[in-house]
Amino acid sequence: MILMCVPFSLHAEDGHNLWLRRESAAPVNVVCSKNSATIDIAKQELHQGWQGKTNATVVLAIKQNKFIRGDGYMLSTYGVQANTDLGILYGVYAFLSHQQTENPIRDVIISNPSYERRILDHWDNLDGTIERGYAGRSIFWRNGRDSLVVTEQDKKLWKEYAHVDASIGINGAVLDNVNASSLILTTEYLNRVKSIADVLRPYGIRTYLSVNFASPAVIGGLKTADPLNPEVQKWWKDKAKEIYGIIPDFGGFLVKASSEGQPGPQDYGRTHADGANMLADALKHYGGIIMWRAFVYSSSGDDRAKQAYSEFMPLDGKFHDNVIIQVKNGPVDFQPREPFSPLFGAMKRTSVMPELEITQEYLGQAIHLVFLAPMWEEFLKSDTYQEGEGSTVARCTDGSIFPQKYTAIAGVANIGLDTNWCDHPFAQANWYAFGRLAWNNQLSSIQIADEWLKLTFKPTTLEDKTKLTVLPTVWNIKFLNPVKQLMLESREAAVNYMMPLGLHHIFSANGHYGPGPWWAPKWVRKDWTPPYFHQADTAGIGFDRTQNGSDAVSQYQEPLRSLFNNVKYCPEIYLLWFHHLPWTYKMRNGRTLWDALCYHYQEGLDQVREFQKIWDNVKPYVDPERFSVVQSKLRQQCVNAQVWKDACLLYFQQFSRMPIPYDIERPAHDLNDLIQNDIRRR
Ligand code: GCV
Repeated sequence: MILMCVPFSLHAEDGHNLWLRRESAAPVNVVCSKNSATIDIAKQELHQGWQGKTNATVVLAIKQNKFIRGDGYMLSTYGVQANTDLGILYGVYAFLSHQQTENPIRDVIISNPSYERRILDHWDNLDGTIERGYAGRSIFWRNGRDSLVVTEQDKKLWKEYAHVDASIGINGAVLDNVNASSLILTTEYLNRVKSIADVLRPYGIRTYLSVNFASPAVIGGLKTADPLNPEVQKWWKDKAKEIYGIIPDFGGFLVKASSEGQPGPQDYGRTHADGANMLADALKHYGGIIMWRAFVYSSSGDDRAKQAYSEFMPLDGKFHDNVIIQVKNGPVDFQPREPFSPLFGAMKRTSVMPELEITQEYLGQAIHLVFLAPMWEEFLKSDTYQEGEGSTVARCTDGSIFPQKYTAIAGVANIGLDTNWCDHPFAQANWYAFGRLAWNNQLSSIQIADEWLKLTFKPTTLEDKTKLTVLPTVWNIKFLNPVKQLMLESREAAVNYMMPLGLHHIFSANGHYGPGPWWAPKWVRKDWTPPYFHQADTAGIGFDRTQNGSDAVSQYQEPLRSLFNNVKYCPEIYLLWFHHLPWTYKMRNGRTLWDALCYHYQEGLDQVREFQKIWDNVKPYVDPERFSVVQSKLRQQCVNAQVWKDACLLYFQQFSRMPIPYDIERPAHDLNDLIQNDIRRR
């Protein structure tokens, strides 16, 4: 008790080592009959991280086993078995993670990857800026005269990056923004790509590139980029030959085409299939794949949420087998909550891969603490009913239901040059969660949060451990449990204070940070403005996507179609996504819709206040650096949550003309001030 009252502080942590903080290792004998760059890394990791019995012997066996798939592995008390060298490396990371999280391997464990390709998409521009990046500049690209010179510092950082990715099973990286510059395909840039690929390769990470569809015209000197033009086809074939000549294991291309102003096959009257297949043919000989994005919508089309489905469904079965259609989790655009995109499970004769956004573009960027695993778990477990009950998005995309030549999942990266890679210490958890779910799409958010917290915050030095083991389970009770709870609630809190009950895309301007339900400048396309999405008027609020409205519900398989269509059965979390309802509409708990909105906004704000308290309380168990960064960000999040609540309630109240319920806190802002001064990230 006396010791507990003595103030102490833990060792400083700059967060650079993420979840791979190493404790002082015990000596271990590693036996492996094979040598390769990847096996060498596996051995080194064991020597540097061993927490088991001193001088134990660990056997790494590369032996075919029919229960192990791809780069999967088998763990037993003193060994790792796999079919491939990479499987051994993944097994070693898992072994060490079991030790660090004090989760002993008592029996044989077999672990196989859910998706064959587990890819990070970096939206990094060649000048070093990052689209929707909040953690500094690119680790791959920079501006200036020496921009293409590869330094030792570059290689060191790329190696660290590869190490981190491999530790959670990520095996691919798209190095440049989907809004792609044609320059990436010039020989100068390809040489830098080669240098990056050489560093990533031993860690099992393949390199991919986003390409600009107009490249044959922009840098190739051709008059067109028409995919049916033989010269264009030859240009891409020659380019593929050049790329594979220097990067033999090059993964393939990611393409954003005929989308948000990017060039594409439609510029020449061709279809997405014409464009994707032409590129697929160029890479086929080398085993490369095309990840063709389905993020398409036009201002002239009706309901934006319907457009990807309308455009891609007629093309089902028309894509070559090395094309995968990359589909964002929801039908609009990475909102705090969306139903799953109806393309999942519907395209039965085409490979489809999910795209998630790890960078928190629409979820408070690197300021708000929002753990995304619960959102991704909700998405992966959503039942599409496409092949009967249990046809979850996970099973529709991982090859369990539909045979796919390739299975894959992508996440838009949240990393940059910041010392701790992600700016917010808790944003690291989202990188970790993506990798873990890509490896095992059945994992629960609870398990992921638990692992990540132990790996990231548990004291590692003897001195710190001594300070904290004053009482044996103190750390678990005082730190792990409350912070885990905070993480698990954080996404719902963000939904509550930003856009509850199915509201979506009510951000101010293009920064996608603060509230702007009013934001609709005359010069901006309607489908880029919040009033398009919330449709609030004196009669009510919400987007009517029922059969009487845009009929987006019909893109879903039964029973979802009827469920979403019928206001009585539509899950309330999606209510205003699918229905335009009067302010006085009675919710299931008897409240009016207006009152329900007010309570949700208040609840979101209250949750963030509670997060602040929880965090303040764990001060003795966190190093001072990370403690104060998180504390200060939570303060900002709380101020922002208050602004979200006041802005949305005061704005919508102009239409509802109903009072804010008595037990809801009064707004602390004036609506006009909020409209004049949109909140911005500091
Ligand atoms: C890379 C949203 C984002 C854009 C992004 C686009 C996409 O619209 O705001 O920054 O562009 O999605 O996914 O292509």
